[in-house]
Amino acid sequence: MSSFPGRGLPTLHTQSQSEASHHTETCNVVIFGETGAGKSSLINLVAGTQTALTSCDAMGCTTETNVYDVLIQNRTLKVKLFDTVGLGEGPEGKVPDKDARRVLKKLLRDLMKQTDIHLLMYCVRGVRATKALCRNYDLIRSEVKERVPIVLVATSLEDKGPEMEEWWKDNERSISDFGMTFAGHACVTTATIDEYAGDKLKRRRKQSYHAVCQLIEQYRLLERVQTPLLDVGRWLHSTIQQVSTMAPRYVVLGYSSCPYFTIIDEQEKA
Ligand SMILES: Nc1nc2c(ncn2[C@@H]2O[C@H](COP(=O)(O)OP(=O)(O)O)[C@@H](O)[C@H]2O)c(=O)[nH]1
Ligand SMILES: [Mg+2]
Repeated sequence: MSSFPGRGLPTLHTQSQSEASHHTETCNVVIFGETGAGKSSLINLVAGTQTALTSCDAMGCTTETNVYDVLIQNRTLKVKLFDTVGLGEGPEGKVPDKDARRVLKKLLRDLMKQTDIHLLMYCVRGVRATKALCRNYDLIRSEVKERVPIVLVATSLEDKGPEMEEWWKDNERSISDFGMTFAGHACVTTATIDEYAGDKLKRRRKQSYHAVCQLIEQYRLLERVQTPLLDVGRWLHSTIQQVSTMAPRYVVLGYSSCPYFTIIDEQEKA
């Protein structure tokens, strides 16, 4: 773990898991949200350790940005998880909201200058979604615009029935009515488990781990497809032009993520 104090233009120094240094592909994921939402617990879930300090009191224990290197996807994808200062604390808090917002904005700006932020995770408690969620969302959205996808991770859903995903079904409409759009979501529990944990909690934690990893991996897949798509787009354009002069009845369509091409008979279409 290393810290990222958010002052000056930061240099990333991470004391990573030793294996992590052998992996060249790195995905930078910044986790943000209110104090107590479960951000540090989310990191521990993905890391499979108790490395990030968590706190059960209303005052956060994360007073600066901490960076954790974690390997996922059968240890082939290196992920840098940024645990950020909790938002929403009062003036008496360890990091009052005003300061936390300033630190977070600066972190995003510095990171975008220095490297890439691949994904932003908005971590929220899985209670009823209210307009209050917009405040932090708007802060981040106005900073990164559409350049970085934001996904939503709702925690504390270990008792939600019948499945944790029910939270999304219950709240999707309000979230959209409040004007928030997410590139993906995961309904999870990041509760720590001990030897007395029941099977249901263990199962749900495992599900949660996979759901969060999937959000990260999905982003990765999208990025891989996008570049070849540009080439395919150019190739398609010229091919369609050639084909249309030679044999106007056929149009060849291709898509880099599809293992096949479709041939449409223009006459049948008509
Ligand atoms: N029941 C339950 N408790 C959680 C969950 N996630 C975190 N907590 C607890 O909530 C408190 C705050 O979590 P923490 O990860 O420190 O939140 P942070 O301030 O956003 O980093 C800690 O006591 C955690 O053990 C969860 O999914 N379910
Ligand atoms: Mg924390």
